[in-house]
Amino acid sequence: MFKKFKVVLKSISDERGSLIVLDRYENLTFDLKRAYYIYGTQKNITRGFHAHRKLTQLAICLNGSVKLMLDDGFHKENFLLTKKDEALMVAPLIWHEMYDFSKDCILLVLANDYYKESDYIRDYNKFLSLANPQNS
Ligand code: T46
Repeated sequence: MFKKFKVVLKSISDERGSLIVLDRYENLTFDLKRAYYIYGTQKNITRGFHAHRKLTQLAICLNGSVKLMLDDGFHKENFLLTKKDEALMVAPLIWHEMYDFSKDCILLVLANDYYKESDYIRDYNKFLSLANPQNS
């Protein structure tokens, strides 16, 4: 269902190591306005628990591993991010939770807009009513 949200990034490797490029023309489908990263997450912590109204984001696990649960109000799917050349798109109106962070996890998130608390939907029932207006 959410398979299309997974993006494989091209790794340019040679005897020195590897390099991955993210740019607007190749693999970034949006204009980048903000980047942030999450690290040092404590054991058994789950983050997220929200959807965004308009924001589109791309998550890449730069180190360690983390699981992401995506929920469009109809289906839920869990993804394990462990590879530097794998990214997960978190589209608008997708409820998401991040969990099972390894101790060394560094989760990079690229976003197409600045931080706006008004873009967050933090109430799950509110999210369901927006994701599926027929339910409300
Ligand atoms: C998301 C997932 C994947 C800022 O001041 N500016 C920012 O750009 C961000 C992202 C956060 N903050 C502040 C807001 C909170 O006081 O940092 C604090 C932690 O943010 P939050 O509790 O929203 O963190 P997560 O891990 O639950 O969610 C974050 C992003 O906020 C969110 O957009 O999609 O990562």
